[in-house]
Order: sequence, then structure tokens, then C-alpha cells
Amino acid sequence: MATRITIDPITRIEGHLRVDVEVENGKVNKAWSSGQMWRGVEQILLGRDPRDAWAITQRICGVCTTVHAITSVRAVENALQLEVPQNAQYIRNMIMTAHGIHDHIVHFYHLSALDWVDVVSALKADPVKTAQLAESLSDWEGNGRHVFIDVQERLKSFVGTGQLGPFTNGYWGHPAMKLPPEVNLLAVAHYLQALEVQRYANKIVSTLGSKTPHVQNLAVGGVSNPIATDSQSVLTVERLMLVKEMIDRLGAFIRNCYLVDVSAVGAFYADWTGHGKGITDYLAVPDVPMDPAGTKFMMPGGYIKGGDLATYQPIKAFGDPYFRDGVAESVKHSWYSYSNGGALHPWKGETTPQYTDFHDDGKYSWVKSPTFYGKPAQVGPLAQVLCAAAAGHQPTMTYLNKVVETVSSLAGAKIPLAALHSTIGRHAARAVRCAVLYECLQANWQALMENIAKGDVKTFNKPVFPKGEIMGVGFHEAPRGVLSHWAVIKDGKITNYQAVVPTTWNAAPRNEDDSVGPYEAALLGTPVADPERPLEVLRTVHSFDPCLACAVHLTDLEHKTTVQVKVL
Ligand code: NFE
Ligand code: MG
Repeated sequence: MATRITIDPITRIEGHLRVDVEVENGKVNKAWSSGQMWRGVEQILLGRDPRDAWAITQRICGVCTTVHAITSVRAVENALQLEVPQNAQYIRNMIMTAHGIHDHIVHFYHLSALDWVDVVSALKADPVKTAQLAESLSDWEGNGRHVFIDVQERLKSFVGTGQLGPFTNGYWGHPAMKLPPEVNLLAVAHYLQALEVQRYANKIVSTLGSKTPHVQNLAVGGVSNPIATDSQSVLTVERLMLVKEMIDRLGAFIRNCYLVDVSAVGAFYADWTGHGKGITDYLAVPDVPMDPAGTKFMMPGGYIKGGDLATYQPIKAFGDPYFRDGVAESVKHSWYSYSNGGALHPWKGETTPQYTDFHDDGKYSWVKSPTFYGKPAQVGPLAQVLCAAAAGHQPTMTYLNKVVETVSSLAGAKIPLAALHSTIGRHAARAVRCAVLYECLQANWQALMENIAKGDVKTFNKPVFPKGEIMGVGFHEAPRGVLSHWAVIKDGKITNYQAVVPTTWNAAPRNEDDSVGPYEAALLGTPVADPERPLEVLRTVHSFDPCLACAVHLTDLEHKTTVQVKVL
């Protein structure tokens, strides 16, 4: 007999995701991923000035806040064939990379580690042994024995008062929790330290972008950061030195703590390299452009078929037709209707809600189902790291090899690269990407300083909108993967706008061919020890870092009409 489990909402993510699985003989044999809220940001944009779209689309999400802003200006610039000044690319790149680093650290420690780490077990640890283990793994400054003694005391007082605070609702004592008490204590200490460290990355975003969440400094054509050395109200050398200080503080944590912790979790849960594979057609876009037109990138992206790196096809530049022509979205299983009945390219995309109810074989989600040349694709750090490996990207290979070596030595067995196609592989890839993002952040700070030293302080090229219709696509490798915005502009006003978002790719329901999306595919075969406490399902879903706010683009709790917005 199959048991149906509905998890709604899934927590420790952004937004409302419902996942249904059917478990038979201790394993998932059917899965459904469903976005449970609807948003209508695309309609809000209709009739508006394309220069405002970035500020509006950025409100799609409070987690990946900068990414919709960046992607939106890129879409409008692509429609205008407008380049941006070199300094603007560097400043945007620093914001993007700092934001990505922030996002990855918070995801691992605060949004997913508790799927693997048993906080209550940490009470049983010997803090001295924890310190010995930690010091054998790395020279992270937060690994002294006094730290672990102190953290354990704090945990005891939490538990003594019956208030576990942020640790209240975990699956403590679950049979799938496998870390020894010492490793659990180590992870809890780093969880608390990461709360402090993530602020450094956010400080970079807020210094350059004027605030976070939701930066204020973007513009179609560049950034609104005037550079000068003699005014407090602009980007001064003093502020740039503050950014440098924050960059320096982040490096040790990423290399000596995050990469090592992911490796340790990977080694103790080596069996999870055998779960959560799912769709192995991977899509990533190149990012961190180092030239005004967006043709030279510090991080590669492209498409890999069936997990085989030899099939890698690079995406080479902003507006690359290979990417531009390959994307379509289906609503066959989503609560929308399309006038043509089939899948639509995003420039022709429609946002017409048609709510039914949850129908296993019919419509069951507010998320659309995107495809690349007709096939679903997995996006995210794993896709990006695999593309970088296929492209022979040196920084990626360096960190990837380091993680694989550490996991192999801790697990006492050689872990092959193929182990990356898994739940644990997505966490490992995210840490590797975080370390590469960090190198890009350092390089862009240096490049900006050198360019300013040459006397170039330009940050903005003024856009001019032609009469008639133009179309643009902007893409960005956001923390959760490929993000693209598609804008159609007529006489300087938006006539269509579609966002095809990382979580739309990964949380997609079944598509036009009724084939499952990446979350659904990854869940098939996942073991479930206790249907009342489906920890294993959460592990695989959380490994993608879901964000439903992004995926479904104003909530309509009544499920009735679309949002009415007065266009001024
Ligand atoms: Ni709301 Fe997002 C990212 C975007 S997810 S978090 O990364 O775009 O789909
Ligand atoms: Mg969309």
C-alpha cells in the first residue's frame, strides 16, 4: 500500500511550497511540487517605463533581492543594444557576488544544515574532542575549545528553560540523523558564527547599493554611483576601503569553515550521494561580465545533456541566440491558461490565471514549467559548477578537487565526480561556487580601483528609446540558478514582460509532455524511514534552495481576480 504524504508548507524556504509524495516500500515512487501562491508582477509592469522595471521586479523576492534588478536592466539594455561603462560592470559584479556569497552561506547554515545536524545530540559531545577534530580539519579561528564549551553551555541553558529558540522544530533524534555528537556541536557553533559572518557580505551590498534588501543604485545604462574622492555623498575611496575590509573578513570563513563543513557533512552522509539525482540535463548562464558589452565572463555557463560533461555547449554572450531561442514555458499543469494551448516562448508569454484545485494528473501549481529546447533542465550551483568543470574553469576545479579530496579522506573511500549528481552534491557545488564567487569579488574590487586610478570615473550611459517595437532578454546566474527576464517594449513602454526564474525551472510541475520537473524527479527513490517525519524528503527539496516567491511572481488569497493596478 502506498502512503501519501503532503508537506504544506515546506519551511525554511522563501514562500509557500507544497510537496506531495507517495511512499511505497520505504521509498518515494511519485512526487508533485506545487507553488501555493500567485503573484502578478508581470502585469504590474505593463504600460510602464522600462527604466523603472528593475525597481519593481526586484520586489518579486526578499531573498534574492538584487538579482531581479540586475536581470531587468540587462533585459532592457539588450533590447536597446546598450553597453554599460566598465565601472558599472565592476560595481554590479561586486554586488552580485557579495549577494551570492551571503545567500549560499545562509542557505547552508541556517536554511538546510538542521536537516543533517542534530542540535540536541550536540549536548552529549565532548567539547575538547570537538576542538581536536575541528583543528585537524582546518585552522579556522572559531575552532578553539573555549568556543565549543561556551556554545554547549548556551545550548544547555536553552534546553534547561525548555526553549530551543531557533532550534525548536527540528527532527531531533530521527533515525536518519547520523553525525556523531562532536560533529553536531561543531556544526552548531558554526551555525552561530555564520550569523555574524553573513553580515559582512550584506554590508558590501548595502555600501555599494545604498541599502539591502533591495539595492537602490541600478539604472538602465549603468549604476547611479558617482565616483569621486572628495564628496561624502558619493562612492569615495573611504567607502571602497570599507568594502575591502568586509571582503577580507569573508575569505577565511568560506575557505576554512564553509568548504570544510560541507565536506564533513558529505563524508558522514556519503550514502546521500546516491539519492536525489533527478534530472541531469543542466543549464547555467555565464556571469560576472568583465567588458561593457557582456562577452567576456569570469564564470562560464552553458548546457550539459544527461550529466555528460562532454556534451557541454557554452552560452557565450548576453543575448546569445542559443539561449534566447531555447526557452519556452508550459502551463498544462499550472493554474494558468494560454490562448494557443501549447508552450510559449517568454516574449510571447501570457499570465492568465486559471485556478482549478489540486489535480494529480491535471493542474496543480502556480509555477509554470520551463523547458530548454523542449526538455526540463536542472539549474543552480550544481549546474553552474558542472558547466565550469566542463569548460576547464581553473578556480572551480581547484575548489572542487579540494572538496572531493576532503570528503574522500574523511569517508575513507575515493568519491567520484559523478557523486555530484545528488542531494549532497548540490550542497557541495554551492560551497564550491561560493569560493569562486569570492575570487570574483576580490578581482572586481581590484579592477575597479585600478580603473579609477586611471582616471575613468564613468558609471552611466544614457538610454534612448526608439519608436516602434524592440525586444530584449537579460540573464543572470542567480544564487538558485538561471534567471532570465524577457521584455517587449513599444514606443518606450513595456508591452510584455516575463520572468523565468531559477525556482520556476527546478520547482516546475509536469510539462507539456507530462514529464516531471527537477524537484519531482529528484524525489523519486528517496528513502523515507518514518512517513510521520519525512526528513529525507526535506533534505532533497532543501538541497535546491527553493524560493517560491521568485517562482510564481501579489498574493490573491481569494484565488479570484487578477490584481488591479492603476497605471499612472
Ligand atoms: Ni527568491 Fe531567486 C534566486 C531568483 S529563485 S530567491 O536565486 O531569481 O528562483
Ligand atoms: Mg514567470
